Amino acid sequence: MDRKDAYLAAKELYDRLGVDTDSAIACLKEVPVSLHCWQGDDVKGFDQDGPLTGGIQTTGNYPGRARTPQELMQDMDQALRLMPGKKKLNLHASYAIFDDGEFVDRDRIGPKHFEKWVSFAKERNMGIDFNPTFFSHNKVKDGLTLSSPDVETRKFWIEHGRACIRISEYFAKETKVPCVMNIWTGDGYKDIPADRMGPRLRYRDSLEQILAEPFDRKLVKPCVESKVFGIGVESYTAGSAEFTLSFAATHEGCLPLMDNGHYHPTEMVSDKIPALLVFFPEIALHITRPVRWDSDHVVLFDDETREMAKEIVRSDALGRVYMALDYFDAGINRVAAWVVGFRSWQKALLNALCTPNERLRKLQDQNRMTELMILQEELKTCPFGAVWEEYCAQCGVPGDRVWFEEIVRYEQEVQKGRA
Ligand SMILES: [Mn+2]
Repeated sequence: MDRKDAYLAAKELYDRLGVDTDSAIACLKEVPVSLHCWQGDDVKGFDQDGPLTGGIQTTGNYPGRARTPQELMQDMDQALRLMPGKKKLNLHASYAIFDDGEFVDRDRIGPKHFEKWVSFAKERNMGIDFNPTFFSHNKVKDGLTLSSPDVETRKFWIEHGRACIRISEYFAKETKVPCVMNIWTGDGYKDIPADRMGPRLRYRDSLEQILAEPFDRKLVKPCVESKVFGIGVESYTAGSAEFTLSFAATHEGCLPLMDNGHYHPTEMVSDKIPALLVFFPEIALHITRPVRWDSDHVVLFDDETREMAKEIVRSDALGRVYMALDYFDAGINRVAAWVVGFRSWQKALLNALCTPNERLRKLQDQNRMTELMILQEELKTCPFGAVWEEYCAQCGVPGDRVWFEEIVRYEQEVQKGRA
């Protein structure tokens, strides 16, 4: 059976379940998902030469890592050619691009250091999201930035945050797409602290000073991202779930950002999504795959990824949830890592859009739990693959079992020559 016939057969089956697959495909084409630049170079960035700090870690040494802005953009382009759907570019401040011999520290960076990224995004019809970088830098003092007791340290990082708001507004004006600006710090302690409140009081004050920078709230969407712990930061994290959620709830226009690698392993972000949507007009997500801890493995089409997408779609919140990928694996081809993760989240969204949510809801509300379980189980073996292949074809990208040839060719032609 050819692809089109397989799709028509699947469409008929879904139609009997009350799902319109044509509408699902059309809907997904308009949903932006943010692609993180840092998968391409193991979170190294271009503004410093030191190690990755902040309690995060990339593992693996697969050859071919992008070493320059040109290589990173080239690799990202190759990845983009293999991903269906609407993309947004997600940058960290450490990816500032300086002229030869120029260096500007993070408290002084400005729009001009991101002009090349703006051209890249505009040429590809993408908006840009942004992240101040509060790690991998010599001014991280004793593992602390915005919550540091050292006045000069804290001032430097507050200025960095404010500079990033100005850059975010520049991105939004240039691309005509609002910029989601996410604040995350790895501030915390390896061992048991004596003062858990002091760093948080300073963190709150720092965030307020950053957000005091004037900006258009329709153009810049500031977020605060929580975390439970980091490597070498096991005992205490200033920006815990309670801290960031409370901050967002009490500061107009500030969104909570949930990274599904930043919770205790048995906590499910899929359940937290509708809980926050009850209270917040908009929320943001970092989508990753934690294995045992926040290991940032490549996102797969697995149970929790599917559940997260379902909760967004069921809550009719595709327009209220800013979705960004956030993982980094240096153990496999990095372009393929980008592609697998992006395609997996696209699959999860399409699968959610091909779920008869109204029918399932009715079964729940009528307490017909036997039928609900059976239908939810049987949906798992519906011919979703045929709908996915149709979506890829309509988006002009290769289907499954074909795109990897492009990775092999690119690795031979481009990545193999890199030290
Ligand atoms: Mn994250």
